Amino acid sequence: MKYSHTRAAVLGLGTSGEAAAKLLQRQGARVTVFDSGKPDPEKVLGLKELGVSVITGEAADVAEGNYDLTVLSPGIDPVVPLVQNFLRQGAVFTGELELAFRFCTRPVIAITGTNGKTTTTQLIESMLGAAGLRTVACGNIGMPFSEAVQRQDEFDIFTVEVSSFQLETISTFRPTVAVWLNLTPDHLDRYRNLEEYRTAKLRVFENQRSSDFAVTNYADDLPGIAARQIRFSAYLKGCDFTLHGETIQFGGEPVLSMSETHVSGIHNAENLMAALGTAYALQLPWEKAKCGLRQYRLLPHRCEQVGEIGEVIFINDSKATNLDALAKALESQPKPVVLIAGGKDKGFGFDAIIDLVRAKAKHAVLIGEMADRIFQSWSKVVPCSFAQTLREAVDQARQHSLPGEVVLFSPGTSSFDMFKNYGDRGNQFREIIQELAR
Ligand code: UMA
Repeated sequence: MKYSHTRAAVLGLGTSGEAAAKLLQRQGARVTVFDSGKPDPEKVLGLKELGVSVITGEAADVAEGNYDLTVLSPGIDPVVPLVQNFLRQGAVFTGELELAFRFCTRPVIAITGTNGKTTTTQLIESMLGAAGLRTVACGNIGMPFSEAVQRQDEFDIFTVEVSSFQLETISTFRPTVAVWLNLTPDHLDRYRNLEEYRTAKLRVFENQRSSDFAVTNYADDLPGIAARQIRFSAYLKGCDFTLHGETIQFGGEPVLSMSETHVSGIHNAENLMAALGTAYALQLPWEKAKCGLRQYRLLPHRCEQVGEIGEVIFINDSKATNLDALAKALESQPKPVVLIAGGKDKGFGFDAIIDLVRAKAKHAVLIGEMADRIFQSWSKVVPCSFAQTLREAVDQARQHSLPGEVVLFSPGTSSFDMFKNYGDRGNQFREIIQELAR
C-alpha cells in the first residue's frame, strides 16, 4: 500500500482528525493522533482498536517524534503549542483537505466565501442530483472530505465546502470548479487582518488551469486566475449572471425566477447564480439543473436563519432535541453566541458539552424543566439567566447580544414540557423573531 512505510502524525481529534487518521490507517500508515484537549473517549477507543496511537492532554503539546507526514486539523490555529512544538521539530503540515485530495479520483467543486457557503454547497448538491450525478456535500459543511473520499466509488463528483482554514494548508488541491461567493471580515481572531484572510481564501484558485472554471462574485476584484471565470452579481450589470427584479438572467436571457424556488433574499439570489454558474461550467442540462434548484429547501428548524433584529442574527435550531445536535450547532458557529437552551428532562445532564459551551457561548438563557439543572452545570463557565417563556428568552437574549452577533436557539433536549413538539417550538420562535423584526 502507498503509505505502508509512512509514519503519520495527525493533529486534532475532531471530525477532521478522526477521518484523516482512519484514511491513513486504511492506507497502511502507522498513525499517531495528538490532541491537547480531552477528546471524546469513544473516538479515542475506536481509533486505538484500529491500531492508531492517541496522545492527549499536555503530553500532546510536548511530544517528541519524527514523522513522514503531519496532518493538521483546520480548526487548530497554528500559533498554539501543539503546532509550534511540531514546527520546532521541522514538521511541514499537510491539511486534512489536502490529504483527502491526494486520494481523490473524482472532479471536485470547491465552494468558498464568507457567507452562503453551506447554502450554495447544498444547492449545488441538489442540482447535481437532479442532473443525475452522484455527489455528496462535504468538507467544512460537516462530513470531512477525508471521510467522503473513502467512499468515492459511490460518487461521480464531490461538492466540497472549503474554509480559509482548510485552504491554509493545501499544496496540490485543485478544484475543477472553484466558487468564490463573497469576502467580508470574519475570523479576525485567527487572521491579523482582512488581507491575510483574503490571501488564505484566494488559494482555492492557485492550482487551477485554463481548463478549469472559477465562478466568482463580480463585485470582488480578484487577481490573476488561470481558470476560466464565470461572473455573477445581484448588484452589478455587465457580468454573466445578473439579477433583474426577481429574475436571474444569463447573458441577458431570463434563466430562473426566485419565485420558482424556496429561497429568498438577495444573498440567496447570488447563491443561486453561483450554482447556475457551476451548472454552466459542468455543461449540465439547464432544465435539470433548475429542477434541482427549485426542489431545494432550507432545512426548517436545523440552524435555520429566521431573521435579523438590530444586526443580530437569530437562528432556529429547534430540531436540536439532544445534546449532540446542540453540540453540532455550537461547533458550526464561527464565534461565540447567545444561546437559548433547555426543555424537558430526558434523563441526561448537560455537563458533557461544558467545554464547548465555554468556548462557543457568551451567555445562556435557560428555559423549561431542565433550566435549574443546566444552571448547576453551565453557570461555572458561562453567565446564565432564566426565562419562563420563549418570548421572555428572546427578550433576554437580545439584551445580551451585540450587532454582528448570533442568538442561537438550540434547546438540546425535547420540547414537550412547553410545546407540542420541536416543530411547534421552532415555529413559535420564528414567529416571535419575525414579529419583532417587522
Ligand atoms: N485542538 C488541539 N490543540 C489545540 C487546539 C485544538 O488538540 O491547541 C484539538 C481540539 O481539542 C479538537 C480539535 O483540535 O479535538 C478540533 O479540530 P477542528 O477545530 O478542526 O475540529 P473538527 O471537528 O475537525 O472540525 C473541522 C472544522 N472546524 C473548524 O474549522 C473550526 C469544521 O468546520 C468542519 O465541519 C470539520 O472540520 C469537518 O471538515 C466548522 C467551522 O466552524 C463547522 N468552520 C469554520 C466556519 O465555518 O466558519 C471555518
